[in-house]
Amino acid sequence: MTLPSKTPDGALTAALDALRSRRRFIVASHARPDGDAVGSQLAMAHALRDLGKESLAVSRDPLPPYCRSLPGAADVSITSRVTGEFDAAVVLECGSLARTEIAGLDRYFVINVDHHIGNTNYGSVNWLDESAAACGEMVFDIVQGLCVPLTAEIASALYVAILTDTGSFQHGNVTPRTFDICRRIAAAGVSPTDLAARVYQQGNVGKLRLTGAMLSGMALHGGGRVAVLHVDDRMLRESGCTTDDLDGLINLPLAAADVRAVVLFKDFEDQLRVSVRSKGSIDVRAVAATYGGGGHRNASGFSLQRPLDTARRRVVADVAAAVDAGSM
Ligand SMILES: [Mn+2]
Repeated sequence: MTLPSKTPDGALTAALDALRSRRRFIVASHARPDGDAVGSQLAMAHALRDLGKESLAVSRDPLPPYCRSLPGAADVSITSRVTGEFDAAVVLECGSLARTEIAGLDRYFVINVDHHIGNTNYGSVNWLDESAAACGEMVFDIVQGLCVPLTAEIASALYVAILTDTGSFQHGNVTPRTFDICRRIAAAGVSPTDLAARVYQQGNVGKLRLTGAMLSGMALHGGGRVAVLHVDDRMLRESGCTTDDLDGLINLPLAAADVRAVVLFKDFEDQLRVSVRSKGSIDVRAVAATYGGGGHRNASGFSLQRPLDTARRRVVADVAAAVDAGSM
């Protein structure tokens, strides 16, 4: 049975041709990878190998803990530079080539597959679909297009990509197609229950303590509609956590009906970063863009210059303005 697919896409066809006609691939995604980055990358690497091709998955940073038990995760090479003979680099889930933070990719024929708004078309082939809930949905189309069987390895990687990038099917990017793909994934013999447990129930007590510390430090602004969270090196140290453990914590204040957006200041010695989440039509990607960052309407991020106090007031005011604009 074929899915009620989107109209055949010339760019998808070009990407499929580029993949079919080449043999040795690097498969890359963005630095500080999330579930969509890793899931898309692993599924792509498996699919290419299933076609008898060579594929080397590379990542600038270690994979998040909940991805490390996925088939093929141990084979991902952690590196900041790629060299060697490859016919193409498949770059997934990256709005710009710089997002990989991996040097040397630009020497290859680049196949750019991404769902972020504002992708810079950096590839030799560019297949962009902003309507995809996850880059994993696009990789599913590639797997189908290449006539690669949906193995358990591919299906589980794609499920983690979609599960995490939709916030467990809660975000505004979910479409009927998302469920069509997930139905096919479940039919391929992987267990959504097991995969959800792997993503959401393999944390540690330290993360619970960090959660407590962050929520007790939460401040409310913009008439109670903007929750502001803070984390720094001391809080990580005292709870026995690493930055890996921050994953997902920013979403917790959204459980309150009154909270429309969340700003998380990650105040670390080596970097000052801000993540923003929002509900519904509130556009926090536009806020991030004014600080040189990016993301999606409901999830974005950017780096800040110190001093933090001055910058913090400005960011919170900007997010509060976005909440006003999006609530009209
Ligand atoms: Mn994504």
